[in-house]
Amino acid sequence: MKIVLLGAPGSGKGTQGEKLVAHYGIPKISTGDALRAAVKEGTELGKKAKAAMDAGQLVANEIVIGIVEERLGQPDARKGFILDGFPRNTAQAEVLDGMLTRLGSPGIDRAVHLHVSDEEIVKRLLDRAIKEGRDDDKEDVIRKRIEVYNAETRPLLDYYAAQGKVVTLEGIGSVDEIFGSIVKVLG
Ligand code: B4P
Repeated sequence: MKIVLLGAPGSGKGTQGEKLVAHYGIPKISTGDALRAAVKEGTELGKKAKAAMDAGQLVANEIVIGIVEERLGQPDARKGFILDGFPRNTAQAEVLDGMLTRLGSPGIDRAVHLHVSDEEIVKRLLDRAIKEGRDDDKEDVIRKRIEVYNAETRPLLDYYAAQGKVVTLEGIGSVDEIFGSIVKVLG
């Protein structure tokens, strides 16, 4: 099963992705987690990514594409994967389709879109800022991330709709309720 999780920052992609890993026994590939790990370790890649992340902007395509390509090539990703935070623009989605074709698969199976209002997103991420202290969970940066999502990532709904692969679910409710609705559509 090859799944892409789509949704604004704070829509619950990371949260639901963890539960899907446990349920389906396939790995989750989170470009956000990989980038934060690189920043923490102070690698060259992390240094390049940090300024964009702190400003709420997307990190350069070549950096995130490299991360995903390397990870998708590992043996545990052969039976399926959950992509959390990638693709984030049409260029990344086209590259992903190309990578999967080279690996002998006809693209992803489903793009699951979690729909959450902007106000709820700001509330959740400010709450996370208090609990986890992430550098990009500040109100002005959160608003920028929503703007970038609307401009660059939202068009992916049309991209995957054209392939007949997108399903939109309400992302408000308890984590378990939302998980139940995802599993229902994925089967
Ligand atoms: P990400 O790490 O992907 O961050 P995110 O969009 O904020 O989503 P996340 O998965 O963390 O949050 P979730 O919705 O689970 O990206 C961070 C940055 O990395 C980007 O801004 C960009 O700079 C860079 N980046 C990453 N991928 C990239 C790419 N492909 N291309 C370029 N740049 C890239 O949860 C949010 C909060 O809501 C949590 O606190 C959670 O507890 C809470 N929550 C979840 N479900 C809930 C529910 N049902 N009810 C109430 N609260 C809930």
